[in-house]
Amino acid sequence: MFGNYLDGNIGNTLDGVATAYERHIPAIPERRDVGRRKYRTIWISDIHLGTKGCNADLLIDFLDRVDSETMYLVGDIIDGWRLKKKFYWPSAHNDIVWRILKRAKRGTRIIYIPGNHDEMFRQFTGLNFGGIEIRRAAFHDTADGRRLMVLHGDEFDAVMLSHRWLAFFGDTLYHLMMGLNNGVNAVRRAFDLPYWSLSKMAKHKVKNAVEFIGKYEETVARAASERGVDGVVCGHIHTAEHRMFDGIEYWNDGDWVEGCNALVEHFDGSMEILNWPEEIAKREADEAATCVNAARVNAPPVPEAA
Ligand SMILES: [Mn+2]
Repeated sequence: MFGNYLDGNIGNTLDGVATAYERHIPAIPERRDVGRRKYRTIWISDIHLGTKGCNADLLIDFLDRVDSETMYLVGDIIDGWRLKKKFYWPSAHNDIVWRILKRAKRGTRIIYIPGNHDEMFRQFTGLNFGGIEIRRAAFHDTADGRRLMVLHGDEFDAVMLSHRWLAFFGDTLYHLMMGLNNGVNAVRRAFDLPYWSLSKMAKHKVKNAVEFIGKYEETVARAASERGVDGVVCGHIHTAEHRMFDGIEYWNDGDWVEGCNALVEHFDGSMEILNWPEEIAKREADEAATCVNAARVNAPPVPEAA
């Protein structure tokens, strides 16, 4: 009798666990009314969940409108450095985790390569959580037969390697700057102005930053060439870019703190960097145009002058 009681209850509880995720509705419900653009591969990185800098709403909009056979999460998905200082986890950040797990469940192959901010997950390299494979790095073969090395990229950051304290100090400065960035954008939103990136502008203005980025890109490309691959995909420096170094492709998928970019591979193997704020602006302009046209079509005929 006792055994049955336990079996029944544990059985129910386990069933409950198995379906709680399925029954859960995220705070920002998934959009099912819009078509999803389908790609062969999507790379995103530097989401920094757990920080105020993360543009969760833009990323949710992105995830609800695209789909792919394979998705690479190229590091700094969750910001352990920040969370250690102050716990911050709004429901929108949970909604992103929910959406990623949901994709894995729907059959997208998801490969997660932890970065330096989520290095606590590197110890789980080789394991699989909810259909998400954790790797230290990966090789990706494109539809047209190119072989790309995929890694976060902090491995080649001179500051991260030899001056770890400076990396942490820089992180604090960056965090302050991103706080300012969010303030500026809240004001811009209030005035109906599009998203604008403070540090993107600052980076282009400061000579040292430009030099650092250039040197970093070259170092990563050289490392890829030494490994005999056709190119490399990385993140880490929050600067989406496509460059060629002596025939080696360098791709950076950007971030979801400033630029809000993703890297995608089409079914023919060609690749493209998406700028999501620009995509949203384009979509809204198209929708507005459609509305104007619909209004024209549906407008009552103008009465002829008597
Ligand atoms: Mn990083």
